Amino acid sequence: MDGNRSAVVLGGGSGIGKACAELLDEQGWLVSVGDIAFADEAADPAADPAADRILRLEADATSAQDLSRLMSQAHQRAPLGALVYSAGIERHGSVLTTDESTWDLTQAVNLKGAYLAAQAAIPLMAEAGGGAIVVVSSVQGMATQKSVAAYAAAKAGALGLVRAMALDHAEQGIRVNAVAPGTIDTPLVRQNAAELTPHDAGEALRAWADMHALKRIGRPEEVASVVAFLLSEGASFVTGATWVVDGGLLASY
Ligand code: BMA
Repeated sequence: MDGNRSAVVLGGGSGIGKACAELLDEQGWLVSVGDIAFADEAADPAADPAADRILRLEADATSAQDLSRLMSQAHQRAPLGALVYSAGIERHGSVLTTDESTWDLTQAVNLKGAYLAAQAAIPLMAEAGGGAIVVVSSVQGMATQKSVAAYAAAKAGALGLVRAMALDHAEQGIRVNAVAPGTIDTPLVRQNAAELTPHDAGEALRAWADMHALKRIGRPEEVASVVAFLLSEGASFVTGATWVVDGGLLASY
């Protein structure tokens, strides 16, 4: 990239989003991150070599107001060229055991926020001559496990949203893609593991690792490298696509 464009990462305080923010910074993007909470080292500027370059703002990915503030601050630093939507939560339950507020929150963070973030970002990107958006979905948008009804629905919705935005904004020079990670070693997955097998969180992690052809769970950096590629000129003919980053999980049934 040309070194003079802003990249915004929603949900960049931890997990996949944090790895994306760090890699995009290394690659020369001027990175601005929005999250409701930041992992420890990010909260301590002294422990963070990128503290003076990466702008970290408290922002709720479901708030149109927070998102437009974040986008315009980023755009003032340098014209907005990239958006990564990596805000996400996962709650467990079937439709019978998912209450309405849990359903709504899950849709809001995983899906509605992507729409709101894109709505705030696209006019600025268009003004800057184009850009690229990546939404972090999940393999659960394509195939799923039991008891994640709200999450699976939201992650599948995100894939539809990506296709729709790719068509609607191609003319403005904006490419829009999704990644569909398998199990990645993030706070979200560790929390799931602790909930599902409280006596031994490692048990759930080992079982998930086993479902992947590569027999391990992925690292956030292994998703970030694909996200960064999709944002780069190397992916100039890729739009409306879903890139699976799952260590071979979906290859098997
Ligand atoms: C992710 C999360 C993880 C899960 C993985 C693979 O989106 O749901 O908890 O391990 O998909 O199913």
